[in-house]
Amino acid sequence: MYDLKRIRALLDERRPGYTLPQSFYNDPEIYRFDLDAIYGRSWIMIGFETEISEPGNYIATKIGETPVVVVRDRNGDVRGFFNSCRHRGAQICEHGHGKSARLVCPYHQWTYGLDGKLLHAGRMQESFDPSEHALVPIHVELVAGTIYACIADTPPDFSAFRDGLTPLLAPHDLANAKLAHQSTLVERANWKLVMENGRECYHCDAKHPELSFTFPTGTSRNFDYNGDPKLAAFNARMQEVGLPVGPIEGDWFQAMRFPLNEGCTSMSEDGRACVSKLMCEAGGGDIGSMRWALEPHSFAHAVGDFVFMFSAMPTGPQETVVTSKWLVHKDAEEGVDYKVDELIRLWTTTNMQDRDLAENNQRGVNGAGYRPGPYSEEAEELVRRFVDWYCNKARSFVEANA
Ligand code: 3BY
Ligand code: FES
Ligand code: FE
Repeated sequence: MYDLKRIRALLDERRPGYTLPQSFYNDPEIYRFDLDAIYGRSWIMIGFETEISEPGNYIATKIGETPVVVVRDRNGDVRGFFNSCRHRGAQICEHGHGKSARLVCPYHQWTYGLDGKLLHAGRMQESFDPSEHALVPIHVELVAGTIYACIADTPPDFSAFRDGLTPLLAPHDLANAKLAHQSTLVERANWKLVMENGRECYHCDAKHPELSFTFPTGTSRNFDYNGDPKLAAFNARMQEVGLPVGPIEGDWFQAMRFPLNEGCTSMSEDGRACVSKLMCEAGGGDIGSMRWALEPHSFAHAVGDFVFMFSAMPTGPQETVVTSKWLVHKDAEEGVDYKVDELIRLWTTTNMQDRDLAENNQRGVNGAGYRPGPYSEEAEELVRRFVDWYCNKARSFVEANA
């Protein structure tokens, strides 16, 4: 497992405002710790309600190394379970999207209802009680068409996030959206290097020429534009078209609507919408981007014509899987209203550039020459916020389990 005394000593060694001691980025023991202390106790964005619009639709995925399944039940409610059979523990639903009236374990065919109840278990003895062997539920929350899950017994408070995000995201009408594309990218880097990279745009001008065309790379915390009057003008225009801008912020989340670069209405290579049927008609789709981000693992952007989600899942001490999803209006016809390759090009290019950066960062950090270095207060404010959050969360687990 892991030695909590050692982890406490490493946390004590950490210098605020600086990158973490080396072990946090490459040590198998810290990786195991992170799965329990961080991923096991946080709200994780799973995806979108439209991915499971009908009873029996499910998303089978992992939170860290724990298989979970999120399913639409017969009443139309969304439920979540550990995706592990109550017989001998086999994974029930195959990873990915699926649809089934019942959840049938592929091993000995134990069969569960969409509510998790065990309905059938063949050849079991008289004394066996099916009611004691239902699937184990996990916590699930829905916000304006998005799905979150937490595998902890007692999850972090969700209400401030729900209350804050609902009015910001509602205008994007995710009830009338569809999943246009999903991709996964394996990165040979610790998940914290992937996330630190994803929380700053210090590298964007040099490393993401395509993204930098539309994305305001010079901003700091809350995309505040360092007092640039552009933000006030944008906020006034959003008020006119009836869109709230936030920002909202809590311990583990942030969200706000912010303006894209001059003349850009979407996050695409030319800055123009790539889907002709808009998800949000307000302002003719010229509404900047509504960004929301959850520690430890995700950020998402809703522009007028699509929604993009980025989620990083640790799969090893030095390996992370990044899942990306793109949503468009459900009536947008592929090949007519949009082309998938155009829709996904900018973020796919950006993700691959970021993978190279994270892998390169990992190589340098692994060497004997690595020393924790200082973050820019101006350009890496959200990285500092992420690392501080991580250290606080890690420490609270150490104290609670010491
Ligand atoms: O967190 C974000 O929204 C962005 C996406 C690209 C870089 N990162 C700061
Ligand atoms: Fe699922 Fe045996 S492990 S039926
Ligand atoms: Fe990047």
